[in-house]
Amino acid sequence: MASANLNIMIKAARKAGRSLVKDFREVENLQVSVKGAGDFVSRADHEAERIIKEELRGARPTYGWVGEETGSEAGEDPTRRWLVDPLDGTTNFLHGLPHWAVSIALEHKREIVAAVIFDPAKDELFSAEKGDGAFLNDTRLRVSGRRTMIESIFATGVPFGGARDLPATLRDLARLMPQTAGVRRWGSAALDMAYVAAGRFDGYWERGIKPWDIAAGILLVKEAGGFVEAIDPAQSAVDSGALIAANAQLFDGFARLIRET
Ligand code: LIP
Repeated sequence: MASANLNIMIKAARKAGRSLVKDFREVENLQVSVKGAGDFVSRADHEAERIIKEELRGARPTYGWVGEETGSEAGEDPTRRWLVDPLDGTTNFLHGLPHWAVSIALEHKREIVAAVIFDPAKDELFSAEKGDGAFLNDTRLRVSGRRTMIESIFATGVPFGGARDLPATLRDLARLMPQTAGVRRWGSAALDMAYVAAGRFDGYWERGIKPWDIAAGILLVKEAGGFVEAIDPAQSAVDSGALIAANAQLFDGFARLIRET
């Protein structure tokens, strides 16, 4: 039975998703335009965040806010804040690739307690509440049961545009690729984490990631029986900007390998 907060989050994600699907159809037409879809996608991203913010802050006006497009705002309630990426997988969206999501997380006393990741293009809504399990639509999720790296596939984000984490990520790939069934770079951290929770990916890691990209995914993976830690275990997974997620059998070996960098 979803809580009132989770129902509010689902309503906001679905409303923003409807707006994004309409804009996504327009983006597909813009691919051939000289100006391209850049400014249009930025407007779509901001409109989605406006919709989510209106819904969430209308229902819970005292909660704090952290949004990718509008930044941070403290709330009267210092213990609760929303962490929102209105369009995770922006570059996919811009190029007309149907792999992007709305990601909403609720944090209470520095712990993620409710999560929604909605993929409107595939009509897949991933949700979780602390202690109540993780779900894809109405189906309960469990992480994969694979026990060896060589049969497992891992997702990640490969830095682009001169991002500083490229050397470390290339070292990760050089160590990981020979020992696995493969690596996937699908361009949405939120969906990468949701797919670990669903057992589609056996693990995920990424460096240089933002709290709003992965906050909801952290709870989904944990509630599906997986493990999530910052690459630097002294840091919090949400704020570290670099994290590892995997099923219980693979986590220690996978973490050891990534932490060798
Ligand atoms: C994206 C992440 C992805 C990462 C990209 C980008 P955005 O988030 O989901 O995993 O590799 O660099 O940060 O920018 O689409 O919200």
